[in-house]
Amino acid sequence: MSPTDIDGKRATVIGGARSGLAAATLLARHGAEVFLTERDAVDDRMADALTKAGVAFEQGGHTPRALDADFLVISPGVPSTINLVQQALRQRLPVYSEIEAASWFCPAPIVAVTGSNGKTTTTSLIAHLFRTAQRPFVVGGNIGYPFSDYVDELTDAHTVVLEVSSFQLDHIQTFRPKVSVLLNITPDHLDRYDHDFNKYAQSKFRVFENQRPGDWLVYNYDDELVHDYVAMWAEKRGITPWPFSLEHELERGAFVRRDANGISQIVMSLPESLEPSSPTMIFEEELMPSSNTALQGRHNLYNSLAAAIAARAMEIRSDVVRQSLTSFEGVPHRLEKVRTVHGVHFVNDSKATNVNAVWYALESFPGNVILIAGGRDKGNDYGPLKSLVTEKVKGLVGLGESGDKVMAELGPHAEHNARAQTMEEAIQFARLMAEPGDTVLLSPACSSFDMFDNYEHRGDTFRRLVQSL
Ligand code: UMA
Repeated sequence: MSPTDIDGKRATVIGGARSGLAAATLLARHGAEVFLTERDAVDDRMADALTKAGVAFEQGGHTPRALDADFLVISPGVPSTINLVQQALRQRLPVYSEIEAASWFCPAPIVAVTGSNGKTTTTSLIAHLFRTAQRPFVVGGNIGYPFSDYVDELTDAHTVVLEVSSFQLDHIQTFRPKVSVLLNITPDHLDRYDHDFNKYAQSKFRVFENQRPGDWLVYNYDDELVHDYVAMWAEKRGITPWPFSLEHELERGAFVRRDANGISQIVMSLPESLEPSSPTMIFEEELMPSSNTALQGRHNLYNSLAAAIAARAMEIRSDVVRQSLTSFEGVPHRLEKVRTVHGVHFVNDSKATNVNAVWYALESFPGNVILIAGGRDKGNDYGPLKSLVTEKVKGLVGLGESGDKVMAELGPHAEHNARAQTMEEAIQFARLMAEPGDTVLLSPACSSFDMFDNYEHRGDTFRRLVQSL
């Protein structure tokens, strides 16, 4: 599909939230006859925007009218298993994701960041690199701003920095980033992948499936699953991938090495010409001491290495990379320091919606943590957290739908336990358990939809309640 094919085509968009509205209006602007179908109610503001854009819609369920189309565009929050999608596929109607549709109209190179954890931080860091370099760019995707919303304003002088989720990759066909970044793959969203980790991983790998020699595939060398798959795939396709590692010195890519003075240095081994097709001309450069990066913690060092390669791939100079890695301030709801009250530190990590994110969060504290966890469980196995909870968590407060499961699995490994019904109660219990010097950490390991609109709403609620203590 290309922009010239859209005019006069009949498109159905499934889902009437941010992505659905953006995709529907984009396709309508380009001459498609668009119909939007929403399972629930469409609010007045959305109805107005659709009507203004000339998009017909239905609400309160998906009817057969939705199948009267040349193709469908699916919002990321809509599972591929619903009847409508299954029926469309049976009728051989193409079903595309919102980022796929947006990419048909995109004249700018795309830097696409995916992974189970760290993608918002890395996407924001790459955006910060472009800002510091004073290069035209836009940032969007899973980070909260649908790609379709701004694609019409782009030129080939821009760069699109896109956070992409597995849901957005599930229905791509031609989506092809100039630079793809795969940070890590650990279990998440398994409820959408038949509880099959392999299916979820395969979805993440799709970020580079359309890349060609000359594009950049940046990946985590230390993640065995990612490493093995990329090595096999890249060889088959004749692509030189660009790894980053904290455990190995690499011939190419980015890694950390102790210098003669015992200082850990970030080392970049990249082609001198920045043309990845000539991998023989590798130039090794000590970028900066890893301790000078603004974001601390091992997981953030991975994010910094990945962002640094992506930036260099887009020809951002090393001195700008250095300056940006030193000045980046992080993202809201990700290990965000809220306030210290009577010596107790309150940290908002509402964005930790899976077990691995909590693992990284706990790892970044020396100990004495009161952990507030629980929410909507996505088929989580809390087992991998047990030893870190034993080591670092003094008190555990279970919250939300999965609060009981969290307490049952992790409670025995913490000194104090409490089960809260509301965020306010969770904070009160945590305060009772905490002593000066301790950290109260909201890091739920679950999505927020049991009690909140989204993780931002959950984090905002935590922040507001802590501010009012
Ligand atoms: N719906 C139907 N039929 C169904 C199921 C749902 O019509 O069978 C409707 C829902 O009622 C809803 C819409 O479809 O109105 C689904 O919308 P959506 O959930 O895709 O919401 P958007 O506002 O478009 O947000 C999406 C992403 N949401 C999800 O992936 C769940 C946002 O990521 C993203 O920021 C936004 O597009 C812009 O690109 C959020 C997220 O939670 C932050 N992402 C997950 C994560 O990070 O873990 C993947």
